[in-house]
Amino acid sequence: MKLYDFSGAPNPRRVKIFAHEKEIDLELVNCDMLKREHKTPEFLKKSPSGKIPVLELEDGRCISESIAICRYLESIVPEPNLFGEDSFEISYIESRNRHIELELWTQIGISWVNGPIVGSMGLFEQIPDAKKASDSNVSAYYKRLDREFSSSEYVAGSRYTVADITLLSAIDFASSMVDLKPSESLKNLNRWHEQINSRPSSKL
Ligand SMILES: N[C@@H](CCC(=O)N[C@@H](CS)C(=O)NCC(=O)O)C(=O)O
Repeated sequence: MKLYDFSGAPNPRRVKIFAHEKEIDLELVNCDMLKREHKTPEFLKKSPSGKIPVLELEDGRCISESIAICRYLESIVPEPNLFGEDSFEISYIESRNRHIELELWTQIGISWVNGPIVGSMGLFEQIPDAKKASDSNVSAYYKRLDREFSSSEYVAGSRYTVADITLLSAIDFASSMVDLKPSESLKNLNRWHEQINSRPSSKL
């Protein structure tokens, strides 16, 4: 199976970490975002939204969206389970993952597109007030996570799941590319990050 990837892109990283945890080998195909290869008519046939990651199966069928790809991988290699075992756990992990995608990733995304790196590409009109608001929302969300990690070892309870992968990729991207590293004073959040970061898959 091929994974369309671009070095440093946080969403393909989620899938690479997930596959590593499952010991699934994926053939990485470089989709050069700087050359806008993700927007070519040929690539849009694989991914109608023009985004990576995309998983291409041996027969040419394609799956986009990180979570959809991870679900496919979980269904072909069920262990270790990363999406939940019973009805409650499956739903709980989903809800935690959605909180992070909808409440944190989106805000990091606004800060990213309105920040200096994307600004220097001249692709979008910059809206400084939007960045100011999203920076502040990210900071508030980090504080919420810090409170949650005072009573929860992982994002969705007492074991490592796909929701930890979603959060790790978000925070690492925010820290390295958007200048939104969690403050050292957030001890519980930093404890969680150190713990997850020590897993071999996190080196990807
Ligand atoms: N919800 C999608 C987000 C994918 C996404 O935004 N990928 C970025 C790279 S990390 C991308 O392709 N951006 C290009 C664009 O938005 O045009 C997922 O989970 O896979």
